[in-house]
Amino acid sequence: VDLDAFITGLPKAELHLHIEGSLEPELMFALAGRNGLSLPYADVEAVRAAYAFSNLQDFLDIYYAGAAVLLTRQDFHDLAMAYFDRAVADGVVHAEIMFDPQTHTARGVPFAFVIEGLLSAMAEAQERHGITSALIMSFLRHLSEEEAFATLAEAESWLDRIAAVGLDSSEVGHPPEKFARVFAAAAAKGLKRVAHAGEEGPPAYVHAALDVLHVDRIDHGNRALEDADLVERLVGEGMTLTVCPLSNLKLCVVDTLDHHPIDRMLALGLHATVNSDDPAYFGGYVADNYRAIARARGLSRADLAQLARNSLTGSFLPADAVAAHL
Ligand code: ES4
Ligand code: ZN
Repeated sequence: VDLDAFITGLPKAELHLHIEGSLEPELMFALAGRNGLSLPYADVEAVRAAYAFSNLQDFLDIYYAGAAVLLTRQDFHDLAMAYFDRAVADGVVHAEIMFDPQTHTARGVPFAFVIEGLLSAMAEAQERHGITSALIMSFLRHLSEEEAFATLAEAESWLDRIAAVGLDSSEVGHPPEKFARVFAAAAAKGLKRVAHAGEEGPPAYVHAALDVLHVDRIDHGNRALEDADLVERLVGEGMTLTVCPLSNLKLCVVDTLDHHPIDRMLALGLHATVNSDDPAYFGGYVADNYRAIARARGLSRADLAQLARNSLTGSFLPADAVAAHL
């Protein structure tokens, strides 16, 4: 069996996926047309040509503009169905998908449209493909903690269908401490917690995500490698890192995949996983990320199987469901 088939055939969970980041240019145009909106691009090729980023903020500006075509329940449903169809083809058996309600409620889209569209796609994907999924509601860290509290309040009647809260958007200048109280409130409501940390931000932000936000997983975590004590702590706690190789390349977190630290992370005993982050913007879905990193770093099949196992054991699935996939 060739490497492509081996990678696709590994049962895997995707743990770091922004559903708005799975909006392909073709669907962006279709939704713009359906909703009577015009895009600042002539065609699909012009959209793809605009996807050249020098850092996280460059990307975020374009990503938030793209999300403006999402207006109705059906739009969110179609967005998520397209992702699930693609993920299933890559051997994803379980997906924990992040959504950014504030990106939509700030434009006047009701919170209910967003979550109801996503939940209906999750149910349909499970029925059609057997893929299970969970929702992670992410707060935008460039907004205030008060606005995050307002979002948590809007989510009140859906809390039984939300697995965790997350923290994304512009990292530097918006440390975890800013969201300490809203994460504590989410924990008190029974939600798990994840946070982007150490993507562009320093190791201190990873420490703070652990100490102040009490996270169950770290999204990215690359810069933790700069701090040996932090690495020791992450290994000791068995903390899962949701690493995103093609994202790291496109956002210049690494200069080339040849210098990506994924194999160093595994060698250190870190519970690293491979994920696609924003696949429509970064040039590949989860199996593309496995393939790219395998080629660039010469990963063995045992390494790839370890990464896939880490994704299942690092998921929020109950232990019996994890065991059934291993
Ligand atoms: C994101 Cl790669 C990344 N980092 C932070 N926030 C994000 N939102 C969507 N993708
Ligand atoms: Zn992300």
